[in-house]
Amino acid sequence: MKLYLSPGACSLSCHIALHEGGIAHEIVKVNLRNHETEDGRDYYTVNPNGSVPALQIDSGDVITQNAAILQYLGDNFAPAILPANGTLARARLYEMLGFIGADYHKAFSPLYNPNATEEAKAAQKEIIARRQAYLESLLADGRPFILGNDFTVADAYLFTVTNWCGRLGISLDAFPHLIAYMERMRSRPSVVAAMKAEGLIA
Ligand SMILES: N[C@@H](CCC(=O)N[C@@H](CS)C(=O)NCC(=O)O)C(=O)O
Repeated sequence: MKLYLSPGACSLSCHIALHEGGIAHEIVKVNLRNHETEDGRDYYTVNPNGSVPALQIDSGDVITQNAAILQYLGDNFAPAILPANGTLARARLYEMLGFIGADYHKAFSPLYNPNATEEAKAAQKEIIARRQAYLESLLADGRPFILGNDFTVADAYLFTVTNWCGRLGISLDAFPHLIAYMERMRSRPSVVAAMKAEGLIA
């Protein structure tokens, strides 16, 4: 299967999940400025919405949206990183993917808008801090991963989004559990492998 990604973008979450599950794959980099793939194709022919990630499976079908791809990978190839369907744990997973995707990830988007005013960016950073306070409150009970004792696809997504704080100058100092969580995640073999393959670390 083929994962379309942009280095360091939210597509890193699916890339981490592929490595976590030991799933054979290739990656295709997409230039998000002109929506062209590295092999010169118009990316809109792959994903009409133009966003990464997109996963092309062996049948040729293309799946988009982090939450859908992460669950497809877990359900079909890596059951250890996804609670079973129909359980409360699966509902909690879906709840967390919804929070990360709709509330947390999207709170960062205006910070990447070159036309956003400094005032608008400051207001956005307050929203991000509120989301991080919620994550901190979950991690404060000492759980190693965001949903408890086991790594799930939600960790791949949460790490990816929180990792943007460094280059955006957003301090995590108020959230020591979140800092420790990020350090744990950064040393995880699947995270290291995906980040290396994207050229984010040596
Ligand atoms: N809801 C989408 C959001 C995807 C998204 O925002 N992708 C960003 C990168 S983090 C992107 O591709 N932006 C460029 C564009 O949409 O043209 C998902 O979960 O997959």
